[in-house]
Amino acid sequence: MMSDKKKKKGSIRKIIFTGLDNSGKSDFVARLKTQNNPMNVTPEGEQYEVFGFPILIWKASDQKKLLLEKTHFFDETDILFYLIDIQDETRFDEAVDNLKAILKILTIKPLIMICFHKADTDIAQSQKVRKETENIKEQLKDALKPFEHSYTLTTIFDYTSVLGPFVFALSKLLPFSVVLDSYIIDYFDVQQLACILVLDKSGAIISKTTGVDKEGKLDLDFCQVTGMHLSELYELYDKSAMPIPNLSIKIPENSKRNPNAMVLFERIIIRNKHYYLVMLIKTPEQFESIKDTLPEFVSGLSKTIELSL
Ligand SMILES: Nc1nc2c(ncn2[C@@H]2O[C@H](COP(=O)(O)OP(=O)(O)OP(=O)(O)O)[C@@H](O)[C@H]2O)c(=O)[nH]1
Ligand SMILES: [Mg+2]
Repeated sequence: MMSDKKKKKGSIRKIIFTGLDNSGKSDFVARLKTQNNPMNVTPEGEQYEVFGFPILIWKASDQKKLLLEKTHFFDETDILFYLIDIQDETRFDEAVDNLKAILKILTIKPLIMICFHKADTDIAQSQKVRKETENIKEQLKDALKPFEHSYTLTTIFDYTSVLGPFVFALSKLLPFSVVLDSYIIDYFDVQQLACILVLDKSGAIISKTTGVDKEGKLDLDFCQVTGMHLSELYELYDKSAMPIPNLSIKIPENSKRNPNAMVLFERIIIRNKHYYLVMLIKTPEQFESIKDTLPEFVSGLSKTIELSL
């Protein structure tokens, strides 16, 4: 049963990204987005929308000003990301003090996501980073006690490392289907696709996104039946240890419906469970434009599903 904490997308009113200057906030948020929404800069910070959720970036270094002005800046905040530049040890103390100061003035209790950021792949597993993060956690332990919180290592050079904590935080507050659909709809809109469908091994629909008109309904049925057949084929070839052919379909030019369209099919394995992604693309030009972005979309999709298992 859905817990009473879990609500609709619109119930996330504010997600704040904060941390010292140069901690990587702008890059982090930019990495999450697939579309370049117009950025709105207000005295309160930079406003964005990511997967349809409202984001505010705010430099923690401005906190003295904020405290003096006693604004209601944090009111209605549901999730607070705090970035600590793990490569700048000269500012660890400052970063810790800033977070403590913020926690002190909070009258509400948002979910706190602490990101040890710039943990690039070559240093993330190092002894040095492990020691430093343990040390910082120890220093923040008491201040964070009243809050639900989580720590992660993040780097803009690994998409799933930034997407992961974002999806994780959303999943704490929203039903999983809302989070997954939001992620998929964003890509659907940007790439102007006709249909995106995720099926599980039994052919059940995990997520569906398509046009709202009659045409959209036809596209959806078409993708579902096509996806179920392709997934059977795929598993059969796989089981028989035969090389798996490319299972994408090109609809002929002279077809009455969707001439020149393409169906892209991918199998995704997450912790031994099989899922299938079916996408309907109406024109060859659109296929050209999604080719480059598809691998990252698929890796993000895998991460998003994985976090729900
Ligand atoms: N190595 C590394 N550098 C990063 C990463 N993320 C951001 N940076 C770099 O860190 C610097 C600061 O990044 P920004 O995103 O501008 O930081 P910010 O927190 O928005 O800074 P302000 O707007 O001044 O508050 C830039 O030179 C980025 O390229 C990362 O994951 N790894
Ligand atoms: Mg910035």
